[in-house]
Amino acid sequence: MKMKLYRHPLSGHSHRVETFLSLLQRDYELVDVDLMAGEHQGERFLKLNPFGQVPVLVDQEVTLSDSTAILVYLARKYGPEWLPSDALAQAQVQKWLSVASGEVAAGPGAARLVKLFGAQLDYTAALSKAHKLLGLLEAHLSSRDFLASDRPTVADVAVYSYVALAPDGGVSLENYPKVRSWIARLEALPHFLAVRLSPTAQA
Ligand SMILES: N[C@@H](CCC(=O)N[C@@H](CS)C(=O)NCC(=O)O)C(=O)O
Repeated sequence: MKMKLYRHPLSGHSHRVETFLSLLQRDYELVDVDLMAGEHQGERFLKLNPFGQVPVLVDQEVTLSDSTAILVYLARKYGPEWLPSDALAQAQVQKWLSVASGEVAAGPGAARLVKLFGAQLDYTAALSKAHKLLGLLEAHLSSRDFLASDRPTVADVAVYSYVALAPDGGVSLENYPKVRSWIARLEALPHFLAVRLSPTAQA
């Protein structure tokens, strides 16, 4: 049976999982959840994820929420080369998964929520967090091609979506050439699904 990915087409968290399923060349079905209409707060969806958030993956008897948890599950089960098992290497990947859930969501992710969806969040704080993160990424990527290893891992997949979508939130990537090269390197991987910026974004 095909895996099912419950997602919203504009959700960067969902995009992480969708691009990874594509990288792994797994067969999957997309199920759109209408966040604008509140479908994620309905009884049916809350049974899948009591937190009321996309993405959710259903793989036969497994129902799993949280984008980074899903990436770990998929890597362990279908693509172990994307998640090293050596103690330190796995911890390095985990560090970036935490950054994806923390700084990436609170910086470029939040700025985009304000600009695209009118979320009532502190835009100035989100901008400042986004640029702090981009500065750290720029320095980190000055001496390496990928975030956690000498090859791409789920860390890159998790951090990519909202960083590449940063211009949607009014966060320019112009001053971050290493970050832009890293984005291009990931987008050049076979079967990688690049994000699509909204027509109003200013790169
Ligand atoms: N930690 C979660 C966050 C997921 C998340 O924030 N999803 C958003 C869409 S991008 C959502 O479903 N928001 C609806 C809500 O929180 O009410 C993950 O990594 O999957």
